[in-house]
Amino acid sequence: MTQPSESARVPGSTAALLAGYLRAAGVRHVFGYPGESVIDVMEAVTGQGIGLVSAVREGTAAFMAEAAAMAGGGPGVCLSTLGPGSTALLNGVAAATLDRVPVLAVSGQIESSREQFFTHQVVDHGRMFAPVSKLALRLEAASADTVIRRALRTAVAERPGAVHLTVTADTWARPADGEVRLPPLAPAAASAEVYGDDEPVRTLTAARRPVILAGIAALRGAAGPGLVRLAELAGIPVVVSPMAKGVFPEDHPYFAGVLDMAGYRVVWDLLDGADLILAAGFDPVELISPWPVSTPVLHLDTVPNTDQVYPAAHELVGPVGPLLGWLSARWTGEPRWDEAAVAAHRDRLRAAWLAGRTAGRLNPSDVVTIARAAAPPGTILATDVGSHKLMAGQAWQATEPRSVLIPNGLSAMGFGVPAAIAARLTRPGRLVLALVGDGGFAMAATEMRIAASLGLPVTVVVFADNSLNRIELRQQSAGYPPTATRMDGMDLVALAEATGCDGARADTPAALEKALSGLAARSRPLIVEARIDPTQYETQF
Ligand SMILES: Cc1ncc(C[n+]2csc(CCOP(=O)(O)OP(=O)(O)O)c2C)c(N)n1
Ligand SMILES: [Mg+2]
Repeated sequence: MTQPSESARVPGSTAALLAGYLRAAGVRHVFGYPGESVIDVMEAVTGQGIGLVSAVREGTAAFMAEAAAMAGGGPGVCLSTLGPGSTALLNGVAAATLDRVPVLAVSGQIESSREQFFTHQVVDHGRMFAPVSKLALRLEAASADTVIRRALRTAVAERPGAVHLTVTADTWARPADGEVRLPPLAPAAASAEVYGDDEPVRTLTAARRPVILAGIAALRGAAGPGLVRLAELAGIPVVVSPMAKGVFPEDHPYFAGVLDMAGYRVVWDLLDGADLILAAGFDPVELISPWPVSTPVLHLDTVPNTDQVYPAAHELVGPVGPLLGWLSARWTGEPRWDEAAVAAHRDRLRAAWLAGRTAGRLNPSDVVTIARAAAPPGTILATDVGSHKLMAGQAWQATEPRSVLIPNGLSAMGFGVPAAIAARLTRPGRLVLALVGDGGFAMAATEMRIAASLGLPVTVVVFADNSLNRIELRQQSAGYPPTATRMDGMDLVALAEATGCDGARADTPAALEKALSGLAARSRPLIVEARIDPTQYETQF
């Protein structure tokens, strides 16, 4: 094999070209795990001043890349070697694709001379990544320039997702023609197309009780101001999807809750009672059950209504913010809802997610409200997947776009801890907090060593219920025993110590408040074992 130290220095190599493109695209970190087939590109990347963050395994490296893109807006990048490295990367690549987050995933491969017949550690990356990515290509020296541009442009184009590149080990050092010519990496064009035999504006104006359902395309397109303007002008309550949290300020008088999270029935009741749903960038990948209402829908999105989860007679296709602006500019009626009616709805929703608490215990909703109160403005929240996510998704008040990182497309456990690490690296001035279940934490707990090594003061609050609660509840309602869903607890204070973090344990609200005091002044990562009573979830889900 070529000596890495020499090939990395070869100007004009394929590795150098890729690294140059990444730098030009504003990529500040590549998250990966080493292997022989990628040592050349690791050198080329660091030679460009890009940080190479080695996670504990490839699966979490991919989550880090996804979270970096969620928090920062630009494409995230992850790297693995061939065979076991690439198979481990697969889950995170699928997560980025279903969460609609732009990620460039790169895997080394055996030398091209052996690729077609050798079996040790060789899997066909093209076939493996195709179903879980937008595009899976081979990077070859002769076409590297075009292929890198195509990969980056495809990853960020609507709907965004992961693109995978496979690179045989001997390719990295090969000379690649071309210089860095970065394509536009904006999510959407500025033009709009309008389909429908009726005037969408008339449809909206004819509605007496319209509700806006804002989703991730609204977040990606920075459509927050457009949502606020239309909500205020036309008096329309705004429900947001979980991954869009923060696109519409949750302390706004027209905020109407988060879809499919705790208290979900109250939110669906609002949509059911509406006479029009304006779906603004709502992506059905976030629906956890079939669309349950027959309310007419006006579809407004960057892509046509190809999912057809709901029928829509009209489609407004284009950038979400400008299309909302187009509707606002044509609005003529009186506000449809008054603020008091929306406030009454929010009170019902709050009562719903608070329901089922046990006095004198540390309830799941207490953990979220205490953490929210302890977190200064500007804090970035990452969650994992499970009952705690459904609670945090509703009870955590978000006021800023890209301040809440929730995996809700693939909904893969093990996301919260690596996401918190990547968020802190991507936005170093922000305080970062993760709310994770004990099952998901166990999947990624050793990444806390990385947080400690990098000196990242992230705080991870673990909902310790000794249960894969979300599944245990399903078993309960099916009349099954908790087969394989109960687990022994872990001493997380000892684990914190072993990984170079601070640790605390809390089983009362007061103890949790104490454990989370002074977050802004922290310089070390903190793991809090929040010993909750999960009974409240039974009322909720
Ligand atoms: C990688 C992965 N495996 C399995 C699941 C299915 N699943 C969804 S929620 C859940 C339980 C999560 O348990 P925990 O992390 O303790 O969170 P809790 O529900 O207890 O809050 C499981 C197993 C999943 N979403 N992702
Ligand atoms: Mg649990």
